[in-house]
Amino acid sequence: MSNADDAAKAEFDRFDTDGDGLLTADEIRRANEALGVQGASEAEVEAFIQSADRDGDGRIALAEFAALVGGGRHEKA
Ligand SMILES: [Ca+2]
Ligand SMILES: [Ca+2]
Repeated sequence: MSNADDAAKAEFDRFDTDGDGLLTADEIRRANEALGVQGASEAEVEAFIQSADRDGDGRIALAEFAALVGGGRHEKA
């Protein structure tokens, strides 16, 4: 319930365009474009996912995203 968690959740919801609670490579690529990061490469998107994806399902859940952007060790069930 920290401010960091709230910020991460708000960011996550913006990225999660289909609202399924998981960020896919496609959603991350579109989010980058929305943020003005033009032409994020496939490799960059994949690197982002790999750095955040702790359970290895190839998608970013909120807890994984929060841990990444929060810069700390948030472990949420
Ligand atoms: Ca999604
Ligand atoms: Ca994951």
